[in-house]
Amino acid sequence: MIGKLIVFEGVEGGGKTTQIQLLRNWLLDKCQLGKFLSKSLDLEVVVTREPGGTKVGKILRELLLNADVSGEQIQARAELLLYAADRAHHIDALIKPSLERGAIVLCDRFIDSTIAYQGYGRGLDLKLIQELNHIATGGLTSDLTFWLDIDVEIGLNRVKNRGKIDRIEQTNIEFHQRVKTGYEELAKNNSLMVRIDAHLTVEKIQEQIQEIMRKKLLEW
Ligand code: T5A
Repeated sequence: MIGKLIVFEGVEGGGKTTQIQLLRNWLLDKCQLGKFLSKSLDLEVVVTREPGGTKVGKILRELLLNADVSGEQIQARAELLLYAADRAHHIDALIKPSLERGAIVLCDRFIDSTIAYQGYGRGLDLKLIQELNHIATGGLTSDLTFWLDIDVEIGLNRVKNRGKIDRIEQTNIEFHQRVKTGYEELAKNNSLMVRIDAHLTVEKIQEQIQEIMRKKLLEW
């Protein structure tokens, strides 16, 4: 099997991080895989995220989400370029080498986040974002994207109940609604984007993800 890039997307609090960890454990459980592939697999699973999947990315993540820039807003175009910089480095330093080794890469957010947040959310030009995404990725796209679709207020409440919220989570509800619209539009044109109802329990969601993964692993 050659490496595969599997992305998790959605508005805040949809449960991406939770589901990625569960899927990682399931993928690494060779007994589970053996049940339907009837052969033993030596799988490498890499879990990563944007922003912040690399050492450089962690610094950019801190700047984007938590840096104290009170009295000064990070401007929308600058924000766009910082996410693109994180992605360009992430692809070359971590994602591409992992895929070349044959790993399954589980990535928390990717190019669709930029379209949804900076495009639909901030209102930046979608064509420009697509060009920039292409520059940052060198044309690499995901093999499968799970879109954890949740009501914006429910998702934000989950995040707030967890504790401190970051700069983007603090943005007004209308912004987050536009981001959700962005994902709805993206899903219409991408057959590799699978919508999952993220209001369900953690266990139910994981069951659905595993079911899709079983089919995909056989296909790949
Ligand atoms: N961004 C990112 C851009 O604007 N442009 C870009 O190009 C990119 C790449 C990243 C931020 O950057 C923005 C988007 C984001 O605002 P982040 O911290 O990585 O910041 O934010 P998120 O990706 O949203 O991660 P979160 O951790 O906030 O949310 P998750 O991962 O979706 O959710 P998770 O698993 O951490 O769960 C949140 C809470 O809900 C509970 C969990 O226990 C946890 O407390 N939960 C559930 N509760 C009930 N039922 C379920 N099914 C649940 N699943 C999880």
